[in-house]
Amino acid sequence: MKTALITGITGQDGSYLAEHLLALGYRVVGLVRRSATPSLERLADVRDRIELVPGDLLDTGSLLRVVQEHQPDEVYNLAAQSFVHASFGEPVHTGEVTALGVVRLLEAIRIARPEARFYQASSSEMFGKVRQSPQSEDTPFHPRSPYGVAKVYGHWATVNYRESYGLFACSGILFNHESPRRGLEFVTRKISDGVAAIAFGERDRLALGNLDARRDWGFAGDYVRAMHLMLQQTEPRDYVVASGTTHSVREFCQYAFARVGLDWEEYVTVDPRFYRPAEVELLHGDASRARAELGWAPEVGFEELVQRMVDHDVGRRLAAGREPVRGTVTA
Ligand code: G4F
Repeated sequence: MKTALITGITGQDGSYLAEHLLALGYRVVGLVRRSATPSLERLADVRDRIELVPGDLLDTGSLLRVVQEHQPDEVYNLAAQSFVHASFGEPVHTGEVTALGVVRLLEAIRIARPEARFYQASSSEMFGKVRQSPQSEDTPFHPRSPYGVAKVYGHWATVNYRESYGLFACSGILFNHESPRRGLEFVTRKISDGVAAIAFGERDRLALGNLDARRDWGFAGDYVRAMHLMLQQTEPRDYVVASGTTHSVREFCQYAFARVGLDWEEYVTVDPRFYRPAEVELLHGDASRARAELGWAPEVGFEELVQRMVDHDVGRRLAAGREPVRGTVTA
């Protein structure tokens, strides 16, 4: 039985990855910050089949202890300060966790378990002000946020530990991936939950920022399969993981409101508070390498993704006994 250590296990990707690895017969160990009151909601279905251990990407000693004690075969670094907008307000903290945290973990592996295979959650946010479209593994980076800058550092640290110490270290450059488990601060879930709140009469408006931004949105459950596949190859490499399609925030709104029979233009307002000091206008990924070498392909398309998210947020309210007051939701 292989052992996988997952940082960020309480998040969207961590919970999907834990489920995927358990189904493949892995022993799953998850790192959880001791100082935080961990929200284990996303792990409800697997809580009794995983081990949660205390540790923190800010604390090298705790990482070293966990790696030493559990001797993982695979380490997935999914933990980060991952909200781009917040990174402008907390650039130093973002750098400590999202950039230097990668090196602390790599050091722990290099010292205590150099044969472990390492996955780094890199991000399409590294492409930022894109130099070419679509973006592939060969596209130069131009990050546009403290978060993006920190992810570039983590990416190159991963490459560097592979080249310097021969670690089996891979960087997955994942484009936006969403699901009903997405945090409410990210635009897709903010929209799906906002649509449901409007349909149930909890509010009348949804305030958003830049509606013209375009993203390559896929389903998180599909993307964690690619993470695992990267660590099963004979040679470590970096891979772009993306759907290959791009849509605007405005289009996401159109599809989401249409799911409950509402016209988005009647409810969405633009609030400059949600603008960013520097914006990433367009992301569009080319996942040809992942498709060819990993045999990976996404199963859930854009429209189905939007529908699943809206249906989830509508379903939560129906399950709580609430009555819809607008649109075509039927109780
Ligand atoms: O959903 P977002 O906050 O995601 P963003 O910034 O693209 O970052 C996500 O994807 C990255 C991969 O490329 C990850 F690395 C990162 O950790 C995170 O998961 O914003 C998407 C777009 C942006 O252009 C933003 O300006 O939506 C625009 N937007 C418009 N109104 C909004 C809003 N974003 C948020 N969060 N809230 C709004 O009201």
